[in-house]
Amino acid sequence: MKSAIFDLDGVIVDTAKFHFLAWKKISQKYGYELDETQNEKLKGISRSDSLINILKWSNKQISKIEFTKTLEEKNIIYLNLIKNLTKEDTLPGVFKILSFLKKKGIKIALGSASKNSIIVLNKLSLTKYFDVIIDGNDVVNSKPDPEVFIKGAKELGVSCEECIVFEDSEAGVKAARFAKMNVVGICNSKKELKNTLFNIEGFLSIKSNKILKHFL
Ligand code: B16
Ligand code: MG
Repeated sequence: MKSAIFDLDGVIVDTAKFHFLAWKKISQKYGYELDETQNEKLKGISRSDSLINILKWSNKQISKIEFTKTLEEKNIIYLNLIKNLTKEDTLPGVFKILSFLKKKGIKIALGSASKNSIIVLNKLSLTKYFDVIIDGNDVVNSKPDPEVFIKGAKELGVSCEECIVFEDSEAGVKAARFAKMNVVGICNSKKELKNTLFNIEGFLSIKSNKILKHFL
């Protein structure tokens, strides 16, 4: 029996729009307008790697102290934006697939780059579904490095090959594939994810049994 590892942002909840708004505000401080295409490249990567990219695009250099201060500032803006998040914000079909997998005895882990994952899961009342939670606080290297998923498998007590990852970002798919895990991509048809078992727009667009097939 295989296990499931879910990414958080973009798979369970659309917090990407709040990360984008927060980074937009930070970029404007550097006289830079962050656009949607660049934001795609920030999906799935850590907060500090995101800032490194933004500074590169803005052609800005800042001190180590300002770097740390900016990361904190970004997080304050982000936390303020998600303060009213409730379980109604969970992406369609997520409750259904989590309860379905749980009923079938499939172990479930979270594999997210976010250091706010517990706060978000608690707001969505989803923490109870996860046997293991590995996030940005538990890893040294962020996606596309496979560390978050390898740790997830280890804590679940299964081999990497036994895990199926649900991911929405290119960095996340690469991380999972580096860990020799299969991936179900969450994306829209305009921007297909490569190297996945198959892609779905979301959990409402697929019958739970079609997913189950891959866990047996
Ligand atoms: P935080 P995921 C990732 O979450 C986001 O996709 C990415 O945009 C964000 O920079 C990263 O978490 C770190 O988040 O600032 O909350 O620590 O997709 O890996 O669940
Ligand atoms: Mg994601």
